[in-house]
Amino acid sequence: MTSKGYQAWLQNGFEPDHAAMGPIHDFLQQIITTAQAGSGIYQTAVQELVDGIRSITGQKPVCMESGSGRYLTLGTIGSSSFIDQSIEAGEAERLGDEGFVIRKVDRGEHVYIVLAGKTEKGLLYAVFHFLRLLKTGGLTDQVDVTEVPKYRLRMVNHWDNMDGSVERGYAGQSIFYRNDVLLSRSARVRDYARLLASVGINGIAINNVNVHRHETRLITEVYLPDVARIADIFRNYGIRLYLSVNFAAPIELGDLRTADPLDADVQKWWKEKAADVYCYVPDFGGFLVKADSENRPGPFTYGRDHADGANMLAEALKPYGGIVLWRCFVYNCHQDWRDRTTDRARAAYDHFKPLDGRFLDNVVLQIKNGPMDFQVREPVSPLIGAMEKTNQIVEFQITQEYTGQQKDVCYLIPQWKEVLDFDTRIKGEGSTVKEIAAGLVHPYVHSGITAVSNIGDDLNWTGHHLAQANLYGYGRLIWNPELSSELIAKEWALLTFGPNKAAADTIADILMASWPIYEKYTSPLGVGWMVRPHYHYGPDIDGYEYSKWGTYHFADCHGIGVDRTQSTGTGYSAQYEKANSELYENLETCPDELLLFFHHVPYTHRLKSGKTVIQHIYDTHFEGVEQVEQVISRWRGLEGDIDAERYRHVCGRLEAQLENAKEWRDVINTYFYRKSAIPDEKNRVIY
Ligand code: GCV
Repeated sequence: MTSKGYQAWLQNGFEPDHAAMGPIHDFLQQIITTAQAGSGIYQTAVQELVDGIRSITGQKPVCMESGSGRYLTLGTIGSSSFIDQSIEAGEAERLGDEGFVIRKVDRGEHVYIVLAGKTEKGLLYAVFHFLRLLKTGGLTDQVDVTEVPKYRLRMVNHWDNMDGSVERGYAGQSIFYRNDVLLSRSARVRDYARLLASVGINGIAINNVNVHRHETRLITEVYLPDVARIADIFRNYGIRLYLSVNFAAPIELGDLRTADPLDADVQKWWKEKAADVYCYVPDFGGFLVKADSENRPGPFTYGRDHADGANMLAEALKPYGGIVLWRCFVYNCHQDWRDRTTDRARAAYDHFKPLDGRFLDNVVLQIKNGPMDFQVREPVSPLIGAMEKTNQIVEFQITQEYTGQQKDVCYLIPQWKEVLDFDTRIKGEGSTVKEIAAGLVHPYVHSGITAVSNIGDDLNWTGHHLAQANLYGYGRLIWNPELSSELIAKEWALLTFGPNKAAADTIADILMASWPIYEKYTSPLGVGWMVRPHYHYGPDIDGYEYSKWGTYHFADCHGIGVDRTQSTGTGYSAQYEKANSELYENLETCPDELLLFFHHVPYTHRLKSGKTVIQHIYDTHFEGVEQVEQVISRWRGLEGDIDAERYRHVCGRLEAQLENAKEWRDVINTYFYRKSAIPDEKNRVIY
């Protein structure tokens, strides 16, 4: 497939910036390979380097086992004296299993750039990084780069079903399944593996956490041969495969009458299933589990708790080095809206914190970044870092369920950076989410970051072309969370649309403005929701207000917001460490953007900005629409600077976004005007 959208940030026929590439050009004609040519990942690395260079220079480099003059060489440390001479003492240890160096070495007759890792995975990442630097003008002929990823687990989760549908998918059908068949020979799977590996992703769960009837059988011999073929594809790109499993599988597959985790037959059943899976996929990553959540089965049915459930699966995987990713998105989804004491935001902490110390060391609790559900604005989940003796992984959502569904542009890297930079203070200052997820605050055996992917079988992968930036940026950010959102945006724009710096700057500006704009025209001040039930796109302010889901705003004629304080509310604020708990508890110190998440206030309450809540609502909603109009005019300025196909496609999406923004503006402003009877100070049109 040759579409530019399909090639995403790995464009073929890339028009290089010759001036920027100048000093490197001489090195690109010859590649010296090392004697490890048997392994899949090494082959992938060489192939990617050859193809990448050809796509930039138009000439295929020659691969040889020895040479002289100027050249590139790639290999693992220990595989050639040329490589080893470029590595400093102790460097291999510092690189670990996935780090790499890219370094120029000058030895008279031999002047070469070495791409090396301690492992072949490191080497593959070196190749992708080298090509990225080459394409973005980031290489000098004194190149000396060392990179080590911050996180060990860097995963994506797919909410794909075997009928081909994708839960919360906004870019077509699944690339993995169609009509209950696995597409295990599809070229798309390999192309997806390339995209993921190019930004350092090393794990993938390929089926929905809501495991239905057919998917329950993915761990049986009916489907394992196909699962194994998919695992082979990902393995060559350094990515381990995981499967979501159904906790009630022993019953649903008709083998047992219970799924009680303390039942000896159930334990034996899972051990046998694990053995089957490892027979087909020897490096299988492990099981991802949604249990006792949103009507999924789990250990509660048998009077057991999450530790009992997770440990039972962990025992089964342990002999093979597998892990259990056990999700903490557990809450009462049959709540009575009249009951103001039950608070969904409290649920994950209340369920899991008391279990600290009970989980085996190959269990990893998977915690959504916020306590509710990937809203445009939420505080950080207080469970992150709260369990000292239990491994954790943070879960983000790349797919834009509540952030515009890849119809509206919403670049999420700044949101994730705020989460990563949040200081939980769990072990004093500096206990940021960033450090916790790296296992540097508590000595977790397994930790890292995962996220729900945003791709489907649309030709451009993500529906909206600009939504590709979220997948790209996710990988780059969780490799190195110190990268700025702007840098990632610019890098992505250059790689995706070509080396026109002015165009890339404009695209990056549009991306950078997009999350604040989206927040402005949707639900205000951290209160969240107000979306159309189930569908989650477009405004429906009371859509979830009298429902069972625990997602309320409590707006009446006096005020709005959820009182989650310890003194008068649900007590959620007390789940944070003292400094943060006090910050949120206190109306004076609670940050404006989270005010309505923590407090119920009158419409006349004055924000730190000096505006009243009601005026803030009106102003932000008018501004949000105006800013979408500005984005459209900036995008229109790119006509002729980028290819017509993608230019036009994004124009169409932006026009649709404008309609959505207007709808939100008018519905929200009218609703709150009618509730409060307070007019807009600026007298604008409200219905
Ligand atoms: C996969 C939200 C989404 C569901 C999703 C769930 C989860 O409720 O709307 O589609 O289910 O989160 O994360 O398990």
